[in-house]
Amino acid sequence: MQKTKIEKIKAIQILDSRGNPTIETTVMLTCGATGKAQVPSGASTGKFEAYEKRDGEDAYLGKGVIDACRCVNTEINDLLKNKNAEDQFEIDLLMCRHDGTENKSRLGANAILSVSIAAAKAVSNAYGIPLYRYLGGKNARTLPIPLLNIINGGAHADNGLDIQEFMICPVGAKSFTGAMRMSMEIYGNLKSILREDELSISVGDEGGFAPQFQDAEEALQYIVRAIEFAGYKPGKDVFIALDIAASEWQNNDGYLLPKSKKEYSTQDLIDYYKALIQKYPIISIEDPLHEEDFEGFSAIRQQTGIQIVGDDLFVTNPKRLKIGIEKRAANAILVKPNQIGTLSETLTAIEMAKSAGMSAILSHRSGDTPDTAIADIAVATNCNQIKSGAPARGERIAKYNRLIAIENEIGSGGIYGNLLH
Ligand code: 2PG
Ligand code: MG
Repeated sequence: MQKTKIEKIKAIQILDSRGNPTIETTVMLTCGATGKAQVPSGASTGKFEAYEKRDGEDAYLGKGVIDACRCVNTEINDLLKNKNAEDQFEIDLLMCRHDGTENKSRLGANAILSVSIAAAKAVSNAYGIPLYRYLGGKNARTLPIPLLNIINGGAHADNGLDIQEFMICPVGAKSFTGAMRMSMEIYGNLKSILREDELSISVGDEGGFAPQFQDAEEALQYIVRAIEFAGYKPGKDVFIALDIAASEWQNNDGYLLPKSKKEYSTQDLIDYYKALIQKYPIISIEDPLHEEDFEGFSAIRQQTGIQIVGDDLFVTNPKRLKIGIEKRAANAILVKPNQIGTLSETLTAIEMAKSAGMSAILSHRSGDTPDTAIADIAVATNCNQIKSGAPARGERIAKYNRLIAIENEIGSGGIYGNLLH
């Protein structure tokens, strides 16, 4: 009997970290092994993302995923029963074909992704090997540099900050565990100085603090102080990474910042970033411009020389990434499996990016769950970075804790990631 044949697939509706419904799917194999996956959900979603299927009725404020669960329990279950879960590309392709739409809108990318990842986990359980080892083989040994979002703004927080994420990037650590120690100390120091200055220590969706700062520069100054107070050197041990999420600012031909109401042209915005990079140890900027401006991304990459990350620009979609590679629009891609909807396409996007000399950064969503698949995918593909929010809150640290566990498991064979750009 084939060990990894699919016996049954079962989806249920659960809640994510924002309290919104999401899907949890279990894939059961004939050998008795099972794999379970929970799907995250974004707030600042790109318009080219695969379709997230929601019921849109009164129940659960329109956000129910009962119908997406039904698709898994009926159509997808019938489609994949008796198929070999090891044939990841085959089962993903079958689901895409059966869906029949470009953006997975009939069955829902959330439904399809839950099955895709649960199938991989079921196989790794069937063989009694960890997911990163099953997906990445013997060469899987790079622990990614974490990008930790310690100040939240934009669509993730109810404060006046227009920039969505202010992250620390502990490049000077010797190991992933060491990076988490540095991050915890910086996060703890930031909390103390905010409290001393009578600023709020309440947190946003991704576990970072969300006080009422005057502007982005004040946030950056606090981060630099927190790094120094923790005993590290900004610009040497620890850098800063930003996610602007600029698609949220797009307005006619230019940009209107939703909170401060400031207006910028594309060139003004690029100049603003350049001024910030001059003053602060910023090493990476994600989505500095809106999701259709490949040319603008390319200009900013050339003019700044830092890591420029495409999130809404690429939406983990190999087709959009291909355009980006041709136009040399970015030197890194943010990888969110639920933007594209299958594990296979996620792995393809990572492979494409890496062979074009780009970095791949595995990423959580602002609405997330304790699922840790992205941590295993990062190690499996030797990605050099991961972002999973602050070093706080259960659904965020689940991924970081998984990486600490993997680092312990791999032992001296492990390598802590390097920034390419
Ligand atoms: C992002 C993500 C994750 P969201 O923009 O990179 O931090 O946010 O999940 O809301 O799209
Ligand atoms: Mg982003």
